[in-house]
Amino acid sequence: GLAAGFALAGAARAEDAPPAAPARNPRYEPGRAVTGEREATTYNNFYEFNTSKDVVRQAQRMPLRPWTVRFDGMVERPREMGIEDILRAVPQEERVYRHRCVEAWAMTVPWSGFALSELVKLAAPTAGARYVVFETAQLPAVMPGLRAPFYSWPYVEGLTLAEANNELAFVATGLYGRPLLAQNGASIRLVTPWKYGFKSIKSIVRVTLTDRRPTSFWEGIQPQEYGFWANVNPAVPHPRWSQASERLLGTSERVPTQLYNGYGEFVAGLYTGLQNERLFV
Ligand code: MTE
Ligand code: W
Repeated sequence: GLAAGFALAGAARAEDAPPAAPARNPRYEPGRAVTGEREATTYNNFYEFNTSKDVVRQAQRMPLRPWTVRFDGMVERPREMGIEDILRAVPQEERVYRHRCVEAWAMTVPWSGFALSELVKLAAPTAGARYVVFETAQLPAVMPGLRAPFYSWPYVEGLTLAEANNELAFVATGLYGRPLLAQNGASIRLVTPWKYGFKSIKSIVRVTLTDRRPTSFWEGIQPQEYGFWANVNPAVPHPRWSQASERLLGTSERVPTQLYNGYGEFVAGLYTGLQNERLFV
């Protein structure tokens, strides 16, 4: 009845709570040592806070709850969902993925979360939708980087619907078996391990379905250097540096970079017929 409904709404039941550390999916063995948790949670890129690597302290001021994601654009029904409701609606798992920043450093970390295809299902795209666009929170009171006029905030990223529904595309709400930290993109971020790290947009508050390819944040700033596709390729240098090798975070080791960051068996098929696109910028 109504009274019971009110009581339940007030008190979160333990069986409704998402698992703190979901089981690891062994399908995505990274073949590399996992990066130290300290390195992965202190060496961060998050320009809304700071353009130096010292974003950790400032990011702690970002409120992580409540956290709401808006679904809009070409969807059955525009709506907002709280992070708890999203987590209750999807099967969670842990995946250890390699991450390759365009600046030629790399890490290997255990994300917890769920397949991006699950988030697409929650958005419920209509027939003509072709792209998924993500937007980061804009919180000027706690994000001093937003005052830098050179950048066109908010941070925006996008994928084709086919990329978003690829099994590798992941949404992270946790890291190292714990809830995601602010500096790593809490409360919810994208993880696309075959693409340069800037595609893995942090602290998402909006998911828009559209039939038009979006201009992503870095593409809008410097299109010669950063494109829409941004697939990892050691043979295609950045205009200002080589992409042939990468430095493993927390070590002095350099290793060869792999095509699609080593995930070609999962994603190469997405790009057949697209050879005229700048797939690796
Ligand atoms: N998302 C937002 N909103 N702002 C950013 O500055 N940096 C990107 C990406 N997502 C960034 C972002 C870049 S360049 C990388 S390499 C990764 O986040 C870094 O993620 P990490 O700090 O968890 O390692
Ligand atoms: W990066």
